[in-house]
Amino acid sequence: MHATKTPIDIIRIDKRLLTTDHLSIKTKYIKTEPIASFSSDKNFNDFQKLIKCSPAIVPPTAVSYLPDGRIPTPPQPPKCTPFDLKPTTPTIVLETRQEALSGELQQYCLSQPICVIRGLSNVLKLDLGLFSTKTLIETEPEHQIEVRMQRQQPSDVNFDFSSTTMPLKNVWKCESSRSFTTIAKYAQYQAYSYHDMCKDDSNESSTNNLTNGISKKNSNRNSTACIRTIKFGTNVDLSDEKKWSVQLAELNKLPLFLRVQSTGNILSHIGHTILGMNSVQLYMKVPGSRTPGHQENNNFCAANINIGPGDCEWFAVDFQYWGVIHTLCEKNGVNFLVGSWWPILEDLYNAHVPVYRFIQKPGDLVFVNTGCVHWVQAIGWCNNIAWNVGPLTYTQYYAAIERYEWNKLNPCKSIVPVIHLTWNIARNIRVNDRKLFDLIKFILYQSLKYIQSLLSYLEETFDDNIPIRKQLRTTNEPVHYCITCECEVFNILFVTELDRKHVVRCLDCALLHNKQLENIVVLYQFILDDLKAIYEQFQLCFMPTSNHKKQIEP
Ligand SMILES: O=C(O)CCC(=O)C(=O)O
Ligand SMILES: [Fe+2]
Ligand SMILES: [Zn+2]
Repeated sequence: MHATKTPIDIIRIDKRLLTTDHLSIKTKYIKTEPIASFSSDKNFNDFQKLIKCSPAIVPPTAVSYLPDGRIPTPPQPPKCTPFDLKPTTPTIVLETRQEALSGELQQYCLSQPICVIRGLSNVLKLDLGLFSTKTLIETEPEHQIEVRMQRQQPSDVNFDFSSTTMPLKNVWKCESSRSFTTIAKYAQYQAYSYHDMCKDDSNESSTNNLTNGISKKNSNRNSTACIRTIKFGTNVDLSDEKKWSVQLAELNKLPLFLRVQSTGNILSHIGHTILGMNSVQLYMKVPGSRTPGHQENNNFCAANINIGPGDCEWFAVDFQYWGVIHTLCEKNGVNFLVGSWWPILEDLYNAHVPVYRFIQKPGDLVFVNTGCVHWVQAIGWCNNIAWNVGPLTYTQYYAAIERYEWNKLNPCKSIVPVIHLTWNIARNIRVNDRKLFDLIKFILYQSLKYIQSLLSYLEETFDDNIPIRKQLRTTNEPVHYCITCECEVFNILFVTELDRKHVVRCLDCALLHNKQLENIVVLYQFILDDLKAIYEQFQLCFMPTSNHKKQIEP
């Protein structure tokens, strides 16, 4: 195992670790749309008129995909102070398979900020042993695993180990360093650590230590003598359907709304793999392994199963308080979106933020609803599997596009390419919810308008001097992001060569790079008339349930 030499300040994005270098990207100016310019009744002719009269000699301003000229801002906390700052975590105990597959379970999960589903693995007869360390080493011993070095400490503190003054101070900022190893090597470490810690704690008679390992000795706040450095094995990619066929097939026993892939899951319409989002990721843990505070990428929901044998402890805060946590992060010198932080519970309670705190036992599935802020620590030795899901609801879609816009302003890469996704949704799905339909149609409208004004600008300004070449998207082709500002570049790509590789930019960054767009090739990936046809054909569906257009005939 190779640990990086100097610890780097780790920030979390897309379940990956990046250094703070990525924060140097400039914020861009985004034009919002007033309420009058969009309604779902707007027909295609209106659209053509609107585009025709727009001037084309200045580059079009990047559009906002939030309707009514709304500017994304962190929400104010609810007006009335919550009466319970330590609410009981919503928990469902399933007893039958029917209960697991019922619509009520989905409705319940979507009505709570976070919930624990207990008994799911039992009633569905899920073989979680397929994700045990033993099976993992038998299946893919050489598979890569990312390792984070952390300090083992009780879950309600986060000491600043960089300080030399005693006693150590409790802080928000988490530091860890990253390296890589293999499943086999981490498994060996997990087993050794189990024996080591059991030996260390052998004077303590707690039977819990067999699977749950934070020792009493270690949780003594005033003593740092026995603070261990531990390794957390994270982000193991289980997306390869050949390597992990048995494991992935097992997860198809889950109810549709929890499946990694299903037509009702927005993330299944992206058309390519986004690691850890529409594919499964595995975490391998020893006691004290920490996943710092975060919301899921673009506020999507998440499903997480503890494989065991030990427990995990979760902390979670409702979506509506993310603004308060955002402010507390800033006060504590950490970036809410991409920083690595472990909230001081007292700070949250003082700010009247209710915190769910609960234990996830082996076999429990935790459902993290849209935008719920959460942080997790292993109590024992265990593995977890996790992925994201996107229910096709207005709340989920709005939260995703709002975070997409917030990311542009901050700036931070949106791991979910929401514009590309929206075009696919319009192609594949029938929507019967008026609010959701309006939102999707608005996004398509803004996208189409931007493409049209961009093309007309290129035509007016550069005439025939800029080649615009057709390069249609291939199946499974990943979405393109601007190399400079990291925003999603949909359809019109500005391509240059950098170190013998082709790199893509958005129009704004391409113009900053070279005002005359010299040595830039412009590619388009979709035929404008095809996009217009999709826009036109996407209509509100009046059927009782939204279903997939391309039903497979029996
Ligand atoms: O198991 C873990 O530590 C990851 C938890 C998490 O953030 C998730 O599943 O969304
Ligand atoms: Fe998470
Ligand atoms: Zn850019």
